[in-house]
Amino acid sequence: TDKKKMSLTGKVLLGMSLGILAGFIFRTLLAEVALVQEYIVNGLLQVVGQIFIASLKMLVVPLIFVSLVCGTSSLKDLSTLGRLGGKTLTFYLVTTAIAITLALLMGNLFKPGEGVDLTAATSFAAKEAPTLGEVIIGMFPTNPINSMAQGNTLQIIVFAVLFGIAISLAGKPGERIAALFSDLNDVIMKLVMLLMNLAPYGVFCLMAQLFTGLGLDAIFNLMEYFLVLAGTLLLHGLVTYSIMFRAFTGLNPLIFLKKMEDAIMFAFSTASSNATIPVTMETATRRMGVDNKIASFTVPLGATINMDGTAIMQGVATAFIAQAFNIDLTFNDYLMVIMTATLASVGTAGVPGVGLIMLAMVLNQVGLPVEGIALIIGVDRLLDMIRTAVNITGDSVVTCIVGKSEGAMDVARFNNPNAGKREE
Ligand code: DAS
Repeated sequence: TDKKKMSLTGKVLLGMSLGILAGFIFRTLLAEVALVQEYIVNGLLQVVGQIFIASLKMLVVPLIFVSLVCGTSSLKDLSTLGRLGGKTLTFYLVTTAIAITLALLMGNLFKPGEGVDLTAATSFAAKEAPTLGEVIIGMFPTNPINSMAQGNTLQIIVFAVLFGIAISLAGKPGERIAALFSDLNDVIMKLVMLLMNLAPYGVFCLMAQLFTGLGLDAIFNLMEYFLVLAGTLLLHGLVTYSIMFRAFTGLNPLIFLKKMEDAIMFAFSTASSNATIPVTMETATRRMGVDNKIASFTVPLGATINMDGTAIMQGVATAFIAQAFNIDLTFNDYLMVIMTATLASVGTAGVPGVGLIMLAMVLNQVGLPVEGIALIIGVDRLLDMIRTAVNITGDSVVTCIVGKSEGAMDVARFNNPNAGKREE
């Protein structure tokens, strides 16, 4: 019988599991064989892992620009764009507010911060995150090439949407450019799939490197915080999204979650929503059947402004730090936390560790000691990976909801379990 080729998903899952196993093996070898740290962990694993992440990031700017120009230029009238933008922003802000409210409830229900040892609460250098006004002004590029060079996602989105609108209004020249961008988009999506073949090896190295150096004692010390946060992330990711997906699309949320497997594994491995954009986009269009004119807008925008997982971390961490320092937050304080965290997620890109920068902003807003962040830094890496997976799942749920509501989702393709599956 012809051996069924293992799908890319299977290979990535295998790479992830073997990577974690290798990490624990290297961890024990570290003590005996000094060379392991030097040549394996800092050498091979670091190099291959970073090449894998770089290969994904390399595609982000061209993919966002080309697919968004392609998508916007195919919108027949501008009112569609307004409606699309309105729906997308509403769903993104509402899901983030639900996420952080859920997190604050869980944080106050389980009180993970009570009786925590404060000696580790040293100073934490909090970088200032931009205010909402700065974010809105900052969205308009003064030099689009510079925006692309810097990977400023919001500015690229604004320029691509305006450029796409101009194409749709430019008659014959516009049609020629639109055709060019459509071909470019196909080629770039082919490049995405090509580079995804690197994933099993890249994920193996990222996991092995992480688990070689992961401070497990930090997790044991903060087990309550870790479990409450991880539990809330799973609750939101599996329950809230399934209810929303079912309610607004009428489709089967289990099929959705199954088809999200690749994007979730990439987000978990890279801890970067931005680096995962190529996979989230490819999943939304090829596996979920959402039209590119929707996904090209909602996915990059979501990776930048929609971070439900991060908002959940901020909710639980705020409750944890308030409890650890025995500070009672008033109801008004909690409303400030919800508002600040929801707006903070708009202003920061989806890259590893950005959640902690936003957390400092939230703590400042309600007068909680920022040095409390030093208590939770030790376990943040693994939690960052989980919440990044929740972030991109939230982006994909809204992408499907908006796509379905605009009649721009191929339901037959969505219901076909093998649609868009990559066979080696
Ligand atoms: N790693 C961020 C992301 O890419 C999330 C975070 O830091 O909380 O979405």
